[in-house]
Amino acid sequence: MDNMKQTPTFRYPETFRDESAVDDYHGVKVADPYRWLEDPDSDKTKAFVEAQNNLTMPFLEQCPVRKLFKDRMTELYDYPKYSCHFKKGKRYFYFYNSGLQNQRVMYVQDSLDDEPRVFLDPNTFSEDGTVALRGYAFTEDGEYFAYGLSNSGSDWVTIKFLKVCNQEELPDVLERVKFSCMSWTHDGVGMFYNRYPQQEGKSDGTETSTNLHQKLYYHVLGTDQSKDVLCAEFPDNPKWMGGATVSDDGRYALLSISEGCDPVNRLWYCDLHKQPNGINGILPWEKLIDNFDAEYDYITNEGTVFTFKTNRNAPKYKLINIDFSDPVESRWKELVPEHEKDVLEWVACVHSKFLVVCYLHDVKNVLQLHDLATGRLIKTLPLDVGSIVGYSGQKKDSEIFYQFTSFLSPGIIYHYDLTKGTEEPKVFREVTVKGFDPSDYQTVQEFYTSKDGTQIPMFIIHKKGIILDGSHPAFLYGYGGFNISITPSYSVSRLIFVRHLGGILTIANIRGGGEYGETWHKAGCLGKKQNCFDDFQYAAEFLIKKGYSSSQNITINGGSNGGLLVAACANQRPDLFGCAIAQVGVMDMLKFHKFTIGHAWTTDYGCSDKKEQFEWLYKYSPLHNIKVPDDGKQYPSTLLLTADHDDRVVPLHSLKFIATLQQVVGQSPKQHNPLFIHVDTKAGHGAGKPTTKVIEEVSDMFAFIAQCLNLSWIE
Ligand code: X98
Repeated sequence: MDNMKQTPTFRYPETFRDESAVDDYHGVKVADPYRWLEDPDSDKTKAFVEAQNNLTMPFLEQCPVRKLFKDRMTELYDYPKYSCHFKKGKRYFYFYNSGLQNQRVMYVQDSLDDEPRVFLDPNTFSEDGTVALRGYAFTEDGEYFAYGLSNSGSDWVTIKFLKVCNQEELPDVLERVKFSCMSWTHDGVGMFYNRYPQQEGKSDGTETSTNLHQKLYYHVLGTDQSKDVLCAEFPDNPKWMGGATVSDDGRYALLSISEGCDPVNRLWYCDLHKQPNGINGILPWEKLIDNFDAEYDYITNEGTVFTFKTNRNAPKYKLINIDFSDPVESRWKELVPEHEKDVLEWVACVHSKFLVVCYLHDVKNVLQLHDLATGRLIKTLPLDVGSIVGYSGQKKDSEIFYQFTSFLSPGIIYHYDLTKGTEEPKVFREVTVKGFDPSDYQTVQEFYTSKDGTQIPMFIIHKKGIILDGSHPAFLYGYGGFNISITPSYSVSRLIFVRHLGGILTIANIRGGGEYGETWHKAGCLGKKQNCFDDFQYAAEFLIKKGYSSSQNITINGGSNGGLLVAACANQRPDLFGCAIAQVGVMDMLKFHKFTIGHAWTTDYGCSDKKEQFEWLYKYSPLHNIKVPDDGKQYPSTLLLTADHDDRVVPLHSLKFIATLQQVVGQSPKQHNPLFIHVDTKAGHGAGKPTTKVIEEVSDMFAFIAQCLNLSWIE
């Protein structure tokens, strides 16, 4: 059926265009008529947001599928969600959400068989669940607990402290914290953390001001924040961010400095035992690695011999040992060499002598146990096709917990006692979702050929026994950036789409991600960013060619860098998709670096300040490539989602994009599909979003899809 004739053309709010707002990039004049939307506090911006929400919300609320979806989501999402147990000092801790609680609760147990007690319940911090836990750290003895709280989804964090034995709240409060390490010295005296200098105006996550000059501090427990010790700063390099980790043996502080999102860092260290006066000023850092050529991720150390995970001459990563007493590169030793195909994702040292090593093999995790002394493989732990999404086990522990998930399995937590050499890991907890039978569905991984011949993996999940006649609605998700791999995960809302809307769920592991290591990442960066968009468009073409779906039935979805992906693809191939949902997307590629932490993304995107890079960006920047499609075509039904406290990707990106889209495309008589935005309040980029808001958001998304693609609910 032709759904284009089903919906009326919409009347969009009239939005003022400032024709005088023009920027000059290397001699090219670029109009920026909605620049005024960059001020989140102006009455005009507030009125724009209100007018947009007043158009979008009634549309969504009258979708018949919305209530059905929300009720089913509320029913199916109401299953218990556990994290791995982890040991701190003499106690065990874990997170648990009974089902629909806004925030998961932290529990404590004296032993694994003991009754759990509530340790920290973020649900008590606000009525509406908008205060969330963001980071925590225990002292080495497990007797003190530092925890970060963030409000309304903002990246800003307030750090507070508890005495663990009685959960007594201590008076210490640390403010102006963002993108921070939290690492205690082993004497329990204090903790390293990062903070930003005071800034003009508000810092509640609704501001857009740039985050520069982050510094490293040491807070001594029981003292006022004003007395905190400045341990590292980089006045000549305002973008540098240095996070400290105290080594497993407590002897060293390791400072990992990054200047953007690339997997590269400087690695400086300080021998804390050689500080006669303790930590009382800028530490005398030894500069082990003083360039940004590669990544060095501390794993553990035995005396002066340090184990790092690195991509130095190893785009799929390897383990090396560096002896700090003889650190020249020619003396570094390879402990676990780079795998020819699989990416070494993370490594943890446990039971003093083992390394738990997690690989990514064709977008599925593989978990192994290696010998710390030699690097030798001891065993591969049995694992289904899916992802490891949780791990616990410290060097001093003799047991590990790990959590497995996949598209059809909400989670299995395994417990492995390493003192019992002959034993296998045991299922510690397995969760099932009532009313949803995984055996009715199947997951396949296909490899399709992209524009330049590259093979791209894609997961496809659907009901068993469907006929591939092109009639099914498909939900195509992608990210494609920042070395981030999209591995199998359990999503109730997407499974409801499959179960009740007859949908096919597809995840394309496009370039720019980390699925095949740094080479795969770099193949979707800078001047090669178009590869990400080509890969995504070829995923849609593949779904059509194989009879999974048809262009008018395909919804593309992504968030953040994936929001950019969705918008760029809608601009480039409006005819290829029926619906496009871009969440918290980066839309103004000429200006992203000016707001909050945007400057850190120039590693993937480049920066319009440089002429060559401006040319790359101007070619695909969603905001600058909106035009009325050629003959007979129209834009897919489009829904942008953003939120007032998103200080990661500030909402102005989505506001300027929708204003332009409605003005340029929305007024065309052939544009019947809606072009909407919803701006949420007391919400941010996504982390810590309360369950009530998660349910509202997915209900909006899938109601929009159902309405625009004319899908009926299947009981
Ligand atoms: C970020 O922007 C991550 C931001 N960020 C952090 C932390 N450290 C950073 C150090 C350097 C640069 C960025 C950093 O969050 C951090 C450290 C300790 C604890 C918590 C945080 N990211 C990109 C993003 O959000 C990709 C994913 C991470 N984007 C939005 C990219 C484009 C759209």
